[in-house]
Amino acid sequence: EGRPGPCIITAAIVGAETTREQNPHLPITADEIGEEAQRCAEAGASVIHLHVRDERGRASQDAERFRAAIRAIRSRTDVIIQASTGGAVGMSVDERCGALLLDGPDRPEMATLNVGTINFGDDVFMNPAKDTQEIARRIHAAGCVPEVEVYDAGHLDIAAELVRQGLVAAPLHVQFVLGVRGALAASARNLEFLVGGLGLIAKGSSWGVAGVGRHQMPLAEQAILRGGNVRVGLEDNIWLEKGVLAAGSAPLVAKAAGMIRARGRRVATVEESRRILGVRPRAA
Ligand code: KMH
Ligand code: ZN
Repeated sequence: EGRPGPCIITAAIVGAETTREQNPHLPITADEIGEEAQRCAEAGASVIHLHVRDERGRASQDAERFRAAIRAIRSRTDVIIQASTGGAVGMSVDERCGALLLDGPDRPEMATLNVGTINFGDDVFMNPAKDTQEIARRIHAAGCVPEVEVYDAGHLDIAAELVRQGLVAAPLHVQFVLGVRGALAASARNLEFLVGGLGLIAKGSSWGVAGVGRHQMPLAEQAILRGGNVRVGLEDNIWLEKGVLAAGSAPLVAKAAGMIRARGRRVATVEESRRILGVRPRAA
């Protein structure tokens, strides 16, 4: 066991569902995304979980939009970029994998891998096995490190099968996304169960928690106490506290960083996060 190591903060700064109407600080253009990523990095984030939007602010997974956003981020900060392959509900596999077409200096270091179908509010977020397997192959072929997104208890069992099939390498990097309406609730008890299960699947795996809505900070605190990592940002939660809109994702990162320090842990640097996540340093 020993003392928990540094805590990685991932900032989910765009997402596919949050709108400007809900929070006017949502970044949409490449420059807005780059500036927001920089503010988050300065507040302690070392991973940016990235979605992009079209010119009207609608969810997009277009490779060229990812390229522009990634360039805008990398011209300002050296954070790890984790592209979404989840996209928005209803997108095809090809559409979802836009960011995996980028290579050379524009390639994202990481990509998400969604392994199970869930109810997603009033929608259904489809992740049938053949799609997940195909996306896992594309992530590997693109040279990206996968982060397995777990929204429900059975998703860990699917992840274990992907490891057995050789489609994802152990140790895993897992994000427990808890509190989606229609999937597993954001409770300390559920988190404890999942963390225990992950230990049985692949020793030495790293994990983080993204609590949805008002569960973001309470679940982050649980993760900090249990030696895990945290994800915050406008993708999952638009409130800094009850009744107070967050002025972007950076104030949420700053709040998480304060909680990490208050609990006697350190905020992971980008270099430490690269080591923990198995992400190679980028060539200069
Ligand atoms: N927008 C959600 C339906 C991911 O980024 O990999 C899926 C999502 C997951 O955001
Ligand atoms: Zn996402």
